[in-house]
Amino acid sequence: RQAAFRTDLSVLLEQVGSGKESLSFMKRRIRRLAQQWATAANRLDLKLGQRWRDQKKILVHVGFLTEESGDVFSPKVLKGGPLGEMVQWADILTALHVLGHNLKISMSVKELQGTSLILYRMYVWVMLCVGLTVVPCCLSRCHIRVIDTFGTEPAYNHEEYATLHGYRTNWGYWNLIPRQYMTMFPHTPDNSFMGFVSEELNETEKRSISQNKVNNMAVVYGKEASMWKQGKESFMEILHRYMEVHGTVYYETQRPPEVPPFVKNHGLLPQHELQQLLRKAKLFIGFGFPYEGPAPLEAIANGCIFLQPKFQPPHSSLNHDFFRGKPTSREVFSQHPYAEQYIGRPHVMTVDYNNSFEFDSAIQEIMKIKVEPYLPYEYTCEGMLERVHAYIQNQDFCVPEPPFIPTNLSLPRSASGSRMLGPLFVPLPNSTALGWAPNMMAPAAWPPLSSLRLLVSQEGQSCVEACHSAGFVCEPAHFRFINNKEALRGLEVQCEVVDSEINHVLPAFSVMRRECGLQREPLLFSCAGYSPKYRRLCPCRDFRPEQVALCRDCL
Ligand code: U2F
Repeated sequence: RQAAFRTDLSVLLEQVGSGKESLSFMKRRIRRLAQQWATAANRLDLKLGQRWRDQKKILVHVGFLTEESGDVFSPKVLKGGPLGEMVQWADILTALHVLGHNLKISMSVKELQGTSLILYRMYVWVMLCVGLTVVPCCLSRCHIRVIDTFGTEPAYNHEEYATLHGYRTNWGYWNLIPRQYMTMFPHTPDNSFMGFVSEELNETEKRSISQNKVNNMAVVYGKEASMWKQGKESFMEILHRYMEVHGTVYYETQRPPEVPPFVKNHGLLPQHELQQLLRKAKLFIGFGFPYEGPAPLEAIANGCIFLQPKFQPPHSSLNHDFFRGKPTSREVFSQHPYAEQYIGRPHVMTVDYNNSFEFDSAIQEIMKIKVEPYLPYEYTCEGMLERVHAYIQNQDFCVPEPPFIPTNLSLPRSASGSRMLGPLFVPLPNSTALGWAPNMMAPAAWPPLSSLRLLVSQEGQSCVEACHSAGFVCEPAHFRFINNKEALRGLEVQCEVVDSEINHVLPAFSVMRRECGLQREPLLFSCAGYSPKYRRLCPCRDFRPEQVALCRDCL
């Protein structure tokens, strides 16, 4: 069946059910954004033209809200607890509904087990934090998608490897293809970037915002009193010298003692009232926690500048409780790396809060400059629909992806005639250059092979960084095309031995020892991996502006 866009959300709202604060929060959000989703659906419909879209049967198991998981989220919805997860779930459900798929929502393990999946081929989306301890009857793993806020790197996902090499955590090790984990921000390209949406403003709203901005008004990021604890006095004092400080900190009867008396605390606000506050404010200021939430994007979309602390040394699962035990080695260099790297100045300023001079000048600058509201396309309703559409129609983890051995590999020479290795970027303009004889068919792949750019990392550099520094993004789906002797030969790497091993930094080679290694376990193809001894072969690809999940020819 062909899927047809839906703009009426009433069936979805009914399906979400009721009886819990978390569900009410999600429904309020779905209702509030209904018009934006409808407009986005119409635009994407036009953009895709007459393209056939398969209607899929999708079972969404909202694992983190089930009684069986303990549901720690629902009781804290009105008390300053995490809302980011609910924001994302509301948006995922809406996107799937709007795209016209056949949706079933399960809110308990019993319901999940009772669902007869044998009847049809089905996608299942589950939330990682409960762990899917039971794979429902007759469901093959390849249909699963896990919504996983902070991501799972390949080394942590492979059970045996994780156990043997110290990557085993309480999460992950499901032996899924890492792209089956879907994240909140594009953390590691090993996973699929799912995201969520933020409100988009029309021209009238933008105009009225710019007229009503209060230059000396700041809103603090942190709805729970504990986020205000410790060591904030010195920079708070500077901030207060210049600006009127507002907060939205949850409290029961009394003002939380952590919140200084000069702060105008509004208490936890409903989402639409927070938006109103952000429309007036000039500055949205982070205190270092929560990490990587939706609120900074909402602030920037409403014309605020987001000021956040730089982390030096970076926070990671090695040194910070919050990340400890999470299945990732990622180092976080600021409170919101996406805001820093993908948005940046003038909308985002990342400074050292311990340096009063730096902090002081940032505040002064913020009060002077004028910024427009900004929302990256990938966080608009249309951007999210486009991305989810592309995943649903193209990602298929049930068909085997055999290794591909190209023949006649020939790579273009650099200007000097030598086939130098990185940081030199080796352009592979078309599949012929990778070694497919013109009469050989390139295999069907998604992302398509036209997006592949082969690159060699520095020693100690991951493919995430190597691709990034050349203006590309690492594409794990392309590893199978470059994991072969032909690629090494084409790069003129001097190999005395070529081994095939199980190690998440492969394919790679050691210059010193003239050793080359290919990957034997496809589940361990990893963009994130690095080793000081190895230069890695990296499958990079191009990406669309403000839609990093998709390559140019991906739609
Ligand atoms: C993140 O979770 P949080 O819920 O702490 O993320 P926030 O960025 O604070 O915001 C979530 C939503 O809360 C809303 C706001 C955001 O969409 O509009 N909100 C509100 O309705 N009223 C208020 O007064 C203030 C905010 C992250 F998303 C999670 O994945 C992490 O687990 C968590 C910890 O790092 O941080």
